[in-house]
Amino acid sequence: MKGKIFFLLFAAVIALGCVQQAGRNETAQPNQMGPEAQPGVKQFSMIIGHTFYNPATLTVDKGDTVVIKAVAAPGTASHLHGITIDEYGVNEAVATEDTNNPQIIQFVADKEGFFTIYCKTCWSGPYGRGHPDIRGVLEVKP
Ligand SMILES: [Cu+2]
Repeated sequence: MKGKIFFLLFAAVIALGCVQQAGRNETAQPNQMGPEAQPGVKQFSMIIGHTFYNPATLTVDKGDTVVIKAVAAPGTASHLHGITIDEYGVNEAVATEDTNNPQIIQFVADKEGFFTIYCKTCWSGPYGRGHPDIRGVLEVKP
């Protein structure tokens, strides 16, 4: 009986550890849990603030369709921060803060390598030319 309790405790500790591990994974992995998840499609929910992208790193495989569901951080929509990836022809201001109705940015990742994600839509705004602090990376694996 005592052994059984110890085993249950042990299992609970292991399970808790896994949950914490999952919670720590803030970047890199697409959130594909929704009903729209399908093979070859990588979806990311991204928040754009005055000084950050969250997540800041998007990792996909070459050939994937990348879907970024972007919203401006609370109180920042009027600044029209955006998402620009020159090599993929992406350059969109994101003015919505509504996480239930995000702005969809979609493209096919047909070039491999590392690509800078930056804010060009308010290029000469009060946060500095090209927002040196708002930087992200798109990694397209071969
Ligand atoms: Cu900006």
